[in-house]
Amino acid sequence: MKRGVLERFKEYLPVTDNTPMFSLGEGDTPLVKSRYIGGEVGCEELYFKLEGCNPTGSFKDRGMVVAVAKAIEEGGTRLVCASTGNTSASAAAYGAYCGIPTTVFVPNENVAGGKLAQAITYGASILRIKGNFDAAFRLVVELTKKHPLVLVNSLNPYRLEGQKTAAFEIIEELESAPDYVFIPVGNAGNISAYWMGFKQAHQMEWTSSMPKMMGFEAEGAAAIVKGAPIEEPETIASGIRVGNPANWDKALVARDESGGAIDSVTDDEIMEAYELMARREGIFCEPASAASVAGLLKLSRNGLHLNGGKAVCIITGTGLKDPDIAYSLEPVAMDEYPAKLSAVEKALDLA
Ligand code: AN7
Repeated sequence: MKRGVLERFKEYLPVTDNTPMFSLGEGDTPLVKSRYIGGEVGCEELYFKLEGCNPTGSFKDRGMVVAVAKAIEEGGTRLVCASTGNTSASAAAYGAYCGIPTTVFVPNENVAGGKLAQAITYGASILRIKGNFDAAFRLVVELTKKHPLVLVNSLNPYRLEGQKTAAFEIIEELESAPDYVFIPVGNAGNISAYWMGFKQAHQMEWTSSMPKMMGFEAEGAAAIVKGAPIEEPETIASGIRVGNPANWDKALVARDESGGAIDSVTDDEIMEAYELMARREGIFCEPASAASVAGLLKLSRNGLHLNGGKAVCIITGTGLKDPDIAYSLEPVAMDEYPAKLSAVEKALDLA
């Protein structure tokens, strides 16, 4: 049985004797070796960390299990978050498991169908805010300052504590840190959490080296790259449609301390990577996750050499979250046939 993030990493997390220990099966996600893209970018050891294999289909579960456990320990009785979708799905699931009422604030547009379906089915209260993620986020921050509600967005330090464990798993599996980590950036919590994890692992001497953190925003939502918040962020990658990242400062620290970069990728580059991941790697990821791969492809085209190095792309969420995007690809033939051998033989040129 999987031990889960709390049990497996308790010595490295703010877990006390009073922290309830539970798990929905988060963590221990696969690190899969690239079959195609690695060769294209001249990197023999390129891996994909499949965070879509977490219980609600995204990396958020690693942080949520710690945030919810600490909320219970500290006497919290109601969870709230703002979300582009994945945080709300995760909060709703752990809230349901622990029997804690959960309220999620989502933008009234641009939330992927699968994510909303999760929040509905797990039984969260859902407030659709007339505005974008940033407006919903400002609102919950204000609300939680005034009322005794537990904020489970990545401003909650326990979220980052939990999410850092993915860095531990990567080091464990590769037996050292990779040279590069490519990762999507939305509210910038995850890049900050990974860097925290790599630094802690380095201090504990699990690795003698640390990776360069390569973060990628969507071009229409690239506040950090542009150096100013974006009022109306736009991108097909709804998960990272964030105009004013809450963990901006921490992301800059991750970039600068690691000697990495934060750059942007266009929606076309994201969609190219999304399709390549599915068709050449067998990995169905959501567009926000494809931003990491799009970033790798972009930097490689611009002359970044990964020869002899090890790189990991963080695949933050599963493609099943957002089937509408799959349907938006170049249509494939899906004709109907009678349920007859002769008819399908003819269709397959086997007659
Ligand atoms: C698939 O769910 O912000 O930079 O509210 O869903 O830590 O925000 C999700 C973000 C990357 C960006 N990949 O991570 C939310 C939310 C996927 C995501 C990110 C998100 P952060």
